Amino acid sequence: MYEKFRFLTSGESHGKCLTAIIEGLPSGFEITPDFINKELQRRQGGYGRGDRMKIESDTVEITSGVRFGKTTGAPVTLVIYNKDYENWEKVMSIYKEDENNEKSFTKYRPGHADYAGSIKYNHKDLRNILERSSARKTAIETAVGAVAKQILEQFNIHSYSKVLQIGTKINKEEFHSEIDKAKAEGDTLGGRFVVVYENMPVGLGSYVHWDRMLDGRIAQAVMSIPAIKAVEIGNGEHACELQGSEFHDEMFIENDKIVRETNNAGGIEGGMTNGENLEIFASMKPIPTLRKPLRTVDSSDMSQAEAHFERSDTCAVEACAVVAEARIACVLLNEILLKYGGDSFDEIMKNFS
Ligand code: EPS
Repeated sequence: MYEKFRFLTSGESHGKCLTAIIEGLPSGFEITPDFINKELQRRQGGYGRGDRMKIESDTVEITSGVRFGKTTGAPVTLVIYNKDYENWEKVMSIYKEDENNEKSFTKYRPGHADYAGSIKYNHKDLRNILERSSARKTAIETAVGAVAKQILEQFNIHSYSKVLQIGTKINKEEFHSEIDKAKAEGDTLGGRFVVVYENMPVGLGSYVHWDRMLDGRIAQAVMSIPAIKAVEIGNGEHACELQGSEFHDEMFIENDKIVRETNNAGGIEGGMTNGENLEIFASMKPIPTLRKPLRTVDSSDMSQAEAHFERSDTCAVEACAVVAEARIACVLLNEILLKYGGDSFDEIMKNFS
């Protein structure tokens, strides 16, 4: 992979905090906690979230790489403290002497990382897997994406997202009642959303090498969000059903500019942005932690059992769309930095214009 904007995150769902270190940011770009916090708030919202969201009010602390509101060129560190940690301090202790079984569990949740994770890392207590595989980590990923988003806005690139489907329902009026129904039944629901990025410059990505194709990079970034099972670019899912004359977006001249009347390509042709809006669709599976437990196996004695239940969301599709916006922002900023080069705002903006 070809990276200029890199980041690493750490932290457990009920640990002390979530942390990210971002490397590769040029100097002179405006970064504000306010901007990041608004994105964190968006991620916490949406109908169908669980009780954890009543405990947390995610806010970021920037502890390096920014001075007087602007990046210095040094790595930027972000921290989000988990308010719920005070209820888990002993369970999540790093000290041997605090070892207890109070919140350990052994019954795999089908659909979650529990089973494969426990075999891979040789853990008997499945909490060791739950804590890091939890979608809680998308809070810090959203914060990193918000940094990228705020910089993209300085290039006049803006995004939004929309939930298109909850379960089988595509009529927005029915979303809440569908979620209420699932909640009453102790069940969960997935859905489908779209992320749109507007005002894209032409030529981000590349047709030259497989790992620089922008559609591939975006698909990876969105597919790796917990619970995402399908990613579609433009009219991707139906591309196979249409004829060439129906699918491809014809080009016309209007006021000396090339314009299109359709955007089946979703803004990407040949692995590169073509100047049209980027349109990325994704399908999220239902969250695998169910109050009405699924049938499973207890790893302690290999007996038939009912899956572990722990507080969870009924539906988090709206939040997931915000996370996807953030993930895509990281991919796009990386491409901007690769294409327009430079170590400072002035240098990059000169190349950009
Ligand atoms: C989440 C925090 C988690 C879950 C949810 C998302 O907190 P807790 O486990 O304390 O309730 O609410 O994660 C999952 C549903 C999951 O399966 O991992 C968050 O901050 O978004």
